[in-house]
Amino acid sequence: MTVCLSIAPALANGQTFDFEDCEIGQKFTMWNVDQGNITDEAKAVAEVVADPTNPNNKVLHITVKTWGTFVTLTLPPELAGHLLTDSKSTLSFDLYRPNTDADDWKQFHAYLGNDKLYQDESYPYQGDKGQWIAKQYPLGKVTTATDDERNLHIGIHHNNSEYYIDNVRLKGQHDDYFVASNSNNLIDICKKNTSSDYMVWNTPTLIPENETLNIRTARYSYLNSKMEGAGIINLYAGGERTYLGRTGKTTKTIIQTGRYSMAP
Ligand SMILES: [Ca+2]
Repeated sequence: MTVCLSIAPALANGQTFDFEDCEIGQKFTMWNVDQGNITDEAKAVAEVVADPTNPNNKVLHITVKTWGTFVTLTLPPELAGHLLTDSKSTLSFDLYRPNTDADDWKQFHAYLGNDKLYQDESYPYQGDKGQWIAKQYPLGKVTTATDDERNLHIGIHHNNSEYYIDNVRLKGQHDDYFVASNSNNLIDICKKNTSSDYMVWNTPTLIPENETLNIRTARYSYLNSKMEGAGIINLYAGGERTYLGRTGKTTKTIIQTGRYSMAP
């Protein structure tokens, strides 16, 4: 089974399954909570097809005739097991229900292996048919899945359903952050610049507990990103002026030169 995982651009919204690297007609594994993988296509099938609204886009077409049957997407190793919900808290995707789809009231489920991460309460309205709808669900924490579990099972729990999905994304609170770690512990904007050419660091930055981040600023710099986490920042101020928390020149927070260590 080909994964067809394409990675969204750096610092975008994390990993995305957009099916663009798949061949039209490629099948994805269908999985049942009681029976495991389903090979009988009369019960369930998932196939890459052209978007019913845009022939230039590839999407996954899913038909299920058996309760508790979902498509399997294979996660990359960095999201295996508990790593999935350590870093990602939300699952989103685009859903299209054809006008012929039966019954509007259905449940959405998500599993990692056998570990259920989400289930709709009751049987909510799944949205208007004949158009793409953006869906988003919070993920519960991984509890029973093993550390090497990479089978993400998602879909609509129903015994007669037809739908299409695209742009399946796993999003985390810190996807857009610079995250400090042992191997990623330096922000270096050091430069011998002038007051008409300030260096700026404004990427949201997370310094987890027990991590240390070194920041080297320029002769003239603005350091105005959101900083989070219980780790340590060593700030090496570069020269004339480093402004913290502001982009304007009216702030009074100026570090002339020298080495600063700040511990929360
Ligand atoms: Ca697509």
